Amino acid sequence: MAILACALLSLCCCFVLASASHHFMNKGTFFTTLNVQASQSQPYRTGFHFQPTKNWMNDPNGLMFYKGYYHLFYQWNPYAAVWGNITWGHAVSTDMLNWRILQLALVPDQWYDLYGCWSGSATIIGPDKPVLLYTGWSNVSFSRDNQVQMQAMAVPENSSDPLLEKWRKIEENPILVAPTDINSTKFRDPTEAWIASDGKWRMLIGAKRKNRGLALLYKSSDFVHWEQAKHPLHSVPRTGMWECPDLYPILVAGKNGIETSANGHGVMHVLKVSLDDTKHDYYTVGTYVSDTDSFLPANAALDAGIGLQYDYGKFYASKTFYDSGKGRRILIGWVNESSSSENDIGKGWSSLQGFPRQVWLDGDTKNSLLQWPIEEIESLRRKSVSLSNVPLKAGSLVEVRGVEGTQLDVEVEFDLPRMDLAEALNVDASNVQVTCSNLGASRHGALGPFGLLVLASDDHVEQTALFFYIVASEHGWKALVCSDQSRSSLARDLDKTSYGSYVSISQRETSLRLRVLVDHSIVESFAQGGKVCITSRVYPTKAINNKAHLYLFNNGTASVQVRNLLAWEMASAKID
Ligand code: DQQ
Repeated sequence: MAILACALLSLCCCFVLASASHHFMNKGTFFTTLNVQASQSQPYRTGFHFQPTKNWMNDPNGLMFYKGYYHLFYQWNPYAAVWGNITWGHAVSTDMLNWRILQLALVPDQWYDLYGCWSGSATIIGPDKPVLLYTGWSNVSFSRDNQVQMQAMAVPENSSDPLLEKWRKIEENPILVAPTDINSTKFRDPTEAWIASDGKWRMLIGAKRKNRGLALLYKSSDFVHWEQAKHPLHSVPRTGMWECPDLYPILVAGKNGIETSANGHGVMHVLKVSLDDTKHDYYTVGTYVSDTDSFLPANAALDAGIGLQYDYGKFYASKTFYDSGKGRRILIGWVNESSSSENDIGKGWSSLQGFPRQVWLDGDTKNSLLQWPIEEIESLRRKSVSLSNVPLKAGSLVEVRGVEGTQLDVEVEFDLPRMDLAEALNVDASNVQVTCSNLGASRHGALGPFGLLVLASDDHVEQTALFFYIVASEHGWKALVCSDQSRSSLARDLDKTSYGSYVSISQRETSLRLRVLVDHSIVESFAQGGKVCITSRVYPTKAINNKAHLYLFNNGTASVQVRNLLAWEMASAKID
């Protein structure tokens, strides 16, 4: 019935397009060189990343751990491999590796969500009481605007079912419409709610006023009736629309996570915002004072939307949740394609969810995070190879033999080379991506580039390079961390932008570390224990299946030494 309703809706609503563009668009001539049709093999589908069996997916929604199951909801188009007709897909897992896809949780079937059930969150408001808050997108014109975003709520039909298969929208919906000073097309993506010091619920909604990004704050005693707080919890000028905000507590010491309402001594807070204008997820660490409903970043220069990114590649609209089973906080983000919509239609699907990461506060800085793939991934490790003390002279290219293929987990550690040889280069923190593009993996600098080539064809014409490049700047040594996709595929109709960031190298550091997860068309890099993360999408045409190779390289003029390398071939997880 729900599917039928959705099909009818899609017929009349397929012409409706949202303001946000969700895809890399071709500029100029279109070269169909990927040549992947749905009927042909699928070299770019992944082995251990979550993806539905077909069609378009975007943001992760409503993440939670409930009665022994991890729940992942996601924005999904049941009819096409492009954005539109948005429903909430639903999958469950006991390990966040193997997923079982259930029936759709929310479909557009009410006047207030006629055009789509947009992003939102889950809150477990009491024992056996999970609820979903989401944004309904409709054209019902009871306000001054034609198209409006409203907030709505759904509850499980049967909360003793650990799979939470069926959801019911409550009669009081919509529970919130945009305040009069906010454009009603800029009012979306409710967060998980938390309890403040007055015992009342709080939640945030993303918005913008002029070009200022806002996290509007709402309060409620019963979770159904919400009242707007006097001030937004936080806002930053010139950051544009804030989509999918996320606010959560983090312990000052240690790796454990804490429940979303926790606050007090030894606790700081992270505010994350997804910038609609640039499609990057920015976070800031600070203090949330619930008595005054205020949030103060620890370092104003690293405020939300202008400082740190979770990931310097492709990673957006992410969300965290507290995993009460293992006492940790987990982050999952949407990883879009870097191919054209035409190619996605050809292959019949679009987008992945990034591999789940555990997040905790970086004890070195106290104002940034560390992110690391969840430990469950280790159960997929199979054949391995281990190397130590491998010298890499200038110009070296060394194949790592013993592991091959397109599903790998690689950890490599380089001894710090002679730092007095580092070139002087002042790194513009806001523009490392450009520096990485200009440097490229094939440049010959002094201390770098050196690192890994993954998904490389045997003639090296296809390769994705993950590398370090050490420079001396005014404020000490820095290692640029770059992901160079410029040679990742012979196909031309792709976004091959290089990505990058940097880590500062302190006096007590003796090595540079890089972990890379490779899974057919996604490469996720974690530098220096998770201080910098970069996700990229690549579409090799030759380095596919068992024809992909792994190399160590050093294109710098000074020697470097691999202290250790460990690499595993990875088994596939099960998604059904
Ligand atoms: N995607 C959803 C919106 C959200 C955006 C629509 C972020 O709710 O703002 O699919 O990618």
